Amino acid sequence: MPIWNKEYERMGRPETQQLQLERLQMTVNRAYRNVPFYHRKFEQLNIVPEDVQSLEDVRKLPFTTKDDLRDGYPYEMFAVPMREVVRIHSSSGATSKPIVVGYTRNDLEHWAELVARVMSAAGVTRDDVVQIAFDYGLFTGGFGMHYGAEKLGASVIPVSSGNTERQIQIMQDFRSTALVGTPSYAIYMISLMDKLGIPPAALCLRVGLFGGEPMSEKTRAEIESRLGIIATDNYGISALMWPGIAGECELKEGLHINEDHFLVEVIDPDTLEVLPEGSEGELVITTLTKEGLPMLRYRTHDVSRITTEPCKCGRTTARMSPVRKRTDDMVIVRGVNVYPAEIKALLYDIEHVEPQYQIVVVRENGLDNLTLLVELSAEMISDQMQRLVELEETIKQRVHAVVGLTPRVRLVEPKTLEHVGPGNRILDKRVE
Ligand code: DLL
Repeated sequence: MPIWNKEYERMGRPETQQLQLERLQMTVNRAYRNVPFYHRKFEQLNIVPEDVQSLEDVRKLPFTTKDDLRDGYPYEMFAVPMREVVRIHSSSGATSKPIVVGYTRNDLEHWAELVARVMSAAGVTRDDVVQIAFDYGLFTGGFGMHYGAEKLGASVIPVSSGNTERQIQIMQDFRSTALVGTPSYAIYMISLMDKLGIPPAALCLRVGLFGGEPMSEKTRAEIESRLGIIATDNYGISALMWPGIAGECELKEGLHINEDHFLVEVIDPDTLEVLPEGSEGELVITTLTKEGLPMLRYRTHDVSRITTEPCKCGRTTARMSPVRKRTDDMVIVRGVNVYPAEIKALLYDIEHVEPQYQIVVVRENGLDNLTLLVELSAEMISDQMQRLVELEETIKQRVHAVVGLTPRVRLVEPKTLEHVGPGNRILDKRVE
């Protein structure tokens, strides 16, 4: 099994930690000196960059949240002048204030290197024909995978997402050997292939890199058996790096973390204390080399556990367990992050709608669909049909504008959703 960068992926623990400390100190300096947000935070905490003398000292640093990034819209969190920014991406989900990420030339080089590593770990080589079914655009999935695959020397087909029939045709005709996309998109492809009567034997696929959303073992098994491939899980956060933070090797025993570029802690989400190795908790990630948008202790809300046991594949990097749970109530539907709080806020804004609602997510023919149940107020019930139809349309349009998905909307009678509270605001029927 080839290892893309033996020097870094097989580094001893003391060397890794020394490198992490040096890079952490550099990052802290960069953030403190160039990002007013961090400067203020350091002053509030009464700390200076020189207080970071060991890796444990990372615990003295402030956390960064998604809201901090949104508040800095668009460029306030950048640590370099725009002259040094060579690429700009923006987070998925069209909230009123998305997260904007700037990359320097070095950032892009590192990104390609790290994606080459995770691809290589999955078994992709320069002999592969890699079909990338992630969106190319503001969202980082397509471009991120693309440059990594090119760096590896594979033949890259930048199909992007959508037009699935054509996607399948290309996979057959171009003899793609590697598929890259979300697990739910792979499931959808499989169901469409069934409908079109295309057997897996008609394809040349042998490996797939999936990510962007949780992939249950059941889903993985289905993708692997139906497409006849090895399917690896790949993790990242677009505000930090997606893809490229961590990915599974062919053994699929945890996701190898690119520790020379990211320092990952596991904390108790309630006490915010760092937990010992092996404990399950929330991942908190600090970037170690990012120049454009350095990030200190980013709270991911993703639940995982970490081991530093070397893997049988020969890599010595720490591994995280697949993310299948969150500490908040965000769900990912068709690659879009849906936050109930966002839905609630937009419903408040629409006249005549009681913000009593429930989000129902189902998978039909391999495709995820979101239905929004919304309770009507008493006076609306007696209203004209036409107004109800308009209201439905308004909700659809608002959700599309804010969240980036068009839901099905079902207006229901007052008091129908009385039983719905924080515990069951989302009914995720995809859960296996
Ligand atoms: O947009 C991730 C993405 C990539 C989505 C590709 C769709 C397609 P963010 O919007 O920053 O980045 O969302 C990051 O996605 O905190 C996890 O909850 C989730 N996530 C990403 N990869 C995985 C994975 C994109 N392999 C959030 N397993 C993260 C489980 C994942 N969850």
